[in-house]
Amino acid sequence: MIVAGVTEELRARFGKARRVAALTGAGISAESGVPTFRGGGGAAIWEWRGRPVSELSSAELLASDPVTVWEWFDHRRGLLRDLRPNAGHAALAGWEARFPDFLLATQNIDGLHAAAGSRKVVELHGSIRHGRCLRCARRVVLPDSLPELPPRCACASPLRPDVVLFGEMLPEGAFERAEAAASACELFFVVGTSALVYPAALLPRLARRAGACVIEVNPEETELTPVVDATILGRAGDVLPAFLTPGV
Ligand code: BJW
Ligand code: ZN
Repeated sequence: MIVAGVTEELRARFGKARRVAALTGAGISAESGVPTFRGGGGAAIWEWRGRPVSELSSAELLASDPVTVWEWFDHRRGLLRDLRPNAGHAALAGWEARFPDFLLATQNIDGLHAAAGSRKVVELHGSIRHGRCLRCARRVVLPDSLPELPPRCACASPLRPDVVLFGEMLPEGAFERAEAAASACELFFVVGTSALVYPAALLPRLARRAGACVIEVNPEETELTPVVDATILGRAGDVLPAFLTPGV
């Protein structure tokens, strides 16, 4: 079912649900001004210095040219500094208190869910605000301005960005937590993702297989659209708050 807004049937399901989970992607942060990776919703495909994200955010480039990879993430930390969470992030933060059982899994590394007040968040692809030591594995909060690239750990070894690049494993236990929530929920929301990157893209499919009603929120149809129960064509910041405020 493809709909243009929250229907009464979907709102009723939402009103009755107790176990809810959600997967978010870059599209939920688009209304805050964060570029998406693969376009959609009117945005362009993200490139930097003429290189695509698939190359910049890759384990291969980190191994061969760590300074360029740090410059790419430093550029993005600079963009994020002035950006704030939007109504979509705020709605999900509010749902955490509303449902006895709630988990938010995000592919985003921007920290905007936490900034909106979400606490039950699994960051599947890590965090742009942290580095990780290549020797002692310590996780370090990065200062606003980095004195050198790559920055160094207290043990003097270089740090790497604490994010999951293509070809790398997700943080230990992260997918498993999200998978458990997807398999146990009644309602699963998939918001602002092209659902092209695995294993995150498996989660809505797992939820469906386990019997959840899966609701997609995206201004465009995606690979998932034929698989889900309902696709609400719209922006996250308009659609998510409308589950609680009919008529908006
Ligand atoms: C709006 C909107 C608005 C716009 N409101 N919506 C199985 C099959 C095939 C391949 C694989 C597979 N398993 C693993 C792979 C390989 C690979 C992969 O998936 N490749 C595919 C691209 C084919 N996966 C991996 O490598 C993963 N690791 C792994 O599987 O480890 C095990 C393993 C290791 C070694 C060998 C084999 C297995 C790791 C994936 C890590 C992805 N990392 C990135 C970069 C993170 C750092 C960074 O930020 O730079 O994560 S890639 C990039 O894509 C980023 C995102 O989190 C991720 C997903 O993108 P997302 O969020 O969906 O964004 P977009 O831009 O694609 O979509 C935005 C959407 O928003 C659009 O639909 C718009 O319409 C919409 N939108 N405005 C609501 N207002
Ligand atoms: Zn160290």
